[in-house]
Amino acid sequence: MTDITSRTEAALAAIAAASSLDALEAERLETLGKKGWVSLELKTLGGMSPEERTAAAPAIQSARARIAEALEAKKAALEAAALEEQLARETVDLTLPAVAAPKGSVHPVSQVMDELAEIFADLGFAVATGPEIEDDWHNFTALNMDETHPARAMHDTFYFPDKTTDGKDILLRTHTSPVQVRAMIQQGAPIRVIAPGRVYRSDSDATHTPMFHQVEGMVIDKGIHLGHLKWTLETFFKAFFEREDIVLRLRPSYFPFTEPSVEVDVGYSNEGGRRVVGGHGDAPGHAWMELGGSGMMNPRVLAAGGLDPAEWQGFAFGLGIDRIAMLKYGMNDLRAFFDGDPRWLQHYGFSPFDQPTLSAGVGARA
Ligand code: FA5
Repeated sequence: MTDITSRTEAALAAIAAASSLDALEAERLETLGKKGWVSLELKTLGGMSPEERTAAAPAIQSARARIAEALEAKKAALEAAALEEQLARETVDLTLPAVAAPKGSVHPVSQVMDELAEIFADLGFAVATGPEIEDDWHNFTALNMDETHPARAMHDTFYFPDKTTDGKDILLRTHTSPVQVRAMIQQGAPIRVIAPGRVYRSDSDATHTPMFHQVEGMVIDKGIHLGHLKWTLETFFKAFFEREDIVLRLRPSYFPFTEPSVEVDVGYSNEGGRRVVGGHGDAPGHAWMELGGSGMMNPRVLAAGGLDPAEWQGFAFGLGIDRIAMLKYGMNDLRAFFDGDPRWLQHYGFSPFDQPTLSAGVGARA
């Protein structure tokens, strides 16, 4: 009995004095481990008579409980101290440069938007903007598509369940053309603007995605005719693709907001699986690719924008930015544009220092 009491006191003193988790573990093995003296004492209970056991058990059980409790408390204290010590020792210097992190890059769509703005600024165009969440009047009605117009169905529109306070449907704009109307109302005429931005349609395959980008262009002045439109697009594409052999085909088409309307195709050839712009689309080994729609502004649209169609004429165009980016920089699947895969961005992205300027070349890569 006294033996157990004194050995217990000695063990508790050793636990209290343990200065490391290793020393504490050694003490645990010495006492409660399989071959520790407390465990061995507990085993002897099995061979005792019931009377002996009743007499001996409480001292051993109490020794085991006191030692176990002391071990646990000391372990918690030593662990807390070790953590404190580690926190005091380790520091993170947030001002150090992130050497190993991959570098960010400018998405080709952003780069192409900057290129567009640069080229059109040189031709005297300002940049206009409008909301991506549009109302039905700006997106359709003011563009000569009233509620029953069949062209509305072609746009695969995403509608919101709500309506504006004056009862108009709310939708994600299906093209950048509503900016024509907003710009006319805000700025009047004469006017020369481009409006690059996101548009949305419920549509998806290798050359169509539910969100894509268009750039709208609009010129309103006196005596504007289709020749001005053709020259503007040709001049733009020559500067954008940085080649003189750009051949455009204006194909008669229909848009409710332009009259006459023409679709704009560009000639290209296939070189090593890559589409290369240039040459006549009907020449051997060449084909045409549609880049956008355009035409002379319908008098009804000028009137919806608050202008007198007897006084003003205009042309407008809408080009798919993603399509012209694919053609210029050689990607073949539009869906990869919006996957956010860092490897794709590393490959096709641009350095932030690679600012497009007409003097240095709008397509220059660093
Ligand atoms: C329009 O959106 C008209 N607003 C263009 C216009 C403007 C005509 C001004 C006349 C005057 P369209 O639906 O054809 O037209 O789209 C124009 C271009 O956007 C297409 O030629 C194509 O390059 C691109 N485009 C259309 N749908 C998608 C899509 N789902 N994904 C990627 N690009 C698309």
